[in-house]
Amino acid sequence: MRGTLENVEGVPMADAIVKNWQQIKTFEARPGDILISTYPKSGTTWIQEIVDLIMNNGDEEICRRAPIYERIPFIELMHLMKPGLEEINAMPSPRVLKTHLPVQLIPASFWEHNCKVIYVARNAKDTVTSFYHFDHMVKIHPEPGTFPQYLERFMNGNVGWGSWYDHVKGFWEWKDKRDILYLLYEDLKRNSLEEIRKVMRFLDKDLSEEVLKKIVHLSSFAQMRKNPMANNSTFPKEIMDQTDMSFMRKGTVGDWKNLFTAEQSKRFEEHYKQQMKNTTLIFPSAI
Ligand code: PPS
Repeated sequence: MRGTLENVEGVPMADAIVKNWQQIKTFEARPGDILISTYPKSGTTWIQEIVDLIMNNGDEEICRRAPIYERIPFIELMHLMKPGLEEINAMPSPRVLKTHLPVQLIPASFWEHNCKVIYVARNAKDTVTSFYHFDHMVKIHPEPGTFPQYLERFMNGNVGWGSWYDHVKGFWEWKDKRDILYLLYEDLKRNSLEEIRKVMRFLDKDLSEEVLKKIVHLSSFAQMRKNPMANNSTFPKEIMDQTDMSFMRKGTVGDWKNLFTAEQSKRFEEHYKQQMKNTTLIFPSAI
């Protein structure tokens, strides 16, 4: 059984999520909550693990206390899986929470309490590549179809959580008006230590160089992939079925080259230029 996409205030989202929209929209953030915010497939799980490790001073054992989706609950899925609203409300502060909502749909209470937001963006071509594979597993989304069909949908913003272009530009525009740390997946990959240091400072933590290096190691793709508490392997099957593919797929920059044809790449780039012409947000060009 596959879900469908419905519109929430103009943004396509899984009907399973739309059903609970009122509860999501009125979610009560608390002062001190930290929100991890991303477009899907942009390095959410990676930054979740990094933030949990920083908050717990690099303590590996504490960070293995529960699967990543329990340590850092996903707001949009709180009615579909544990932790639900009751468990989230029972979590001690400071809570760390996850969302894929675009900036204009973030529950107002996060802004009212000046919560810190960590945003990670990933280049569009790798994001759609990862999302295409992911949507084969995600039961609350429609079947992805062929890659050419999926690419059209992505370019038109007709995928779960809507337009990548609007999402990355939206947070980019808000980043200086709110307490938002804006990171790029590609930077995290190229220079993990420096980017993790940025996150540490943003969270007002002061960890030794040794602990920071340990966090770089523990949050690397190879380590997270074999860590059952970080690799989402126990994620509820009714939502994400990993029988034929695993969540921790490749974790690289430039994997789009294995999927796009030269023609698709050219057409995508032309469309991209149009969509991104009025923003100062620039992704590393050598991808
Ligand atoms: S989700 O479902 O939207 O929350 O997915 P998200 O976690 O944002 O993105 C999943 C992709 O991130 C890759 N990943 C990593 N890359 C590098 N380092 C680490 N540690 C890491 N952990 C997860 C994961 O493999 C997905 O990318 P692809 O390209 O599909 O491999």
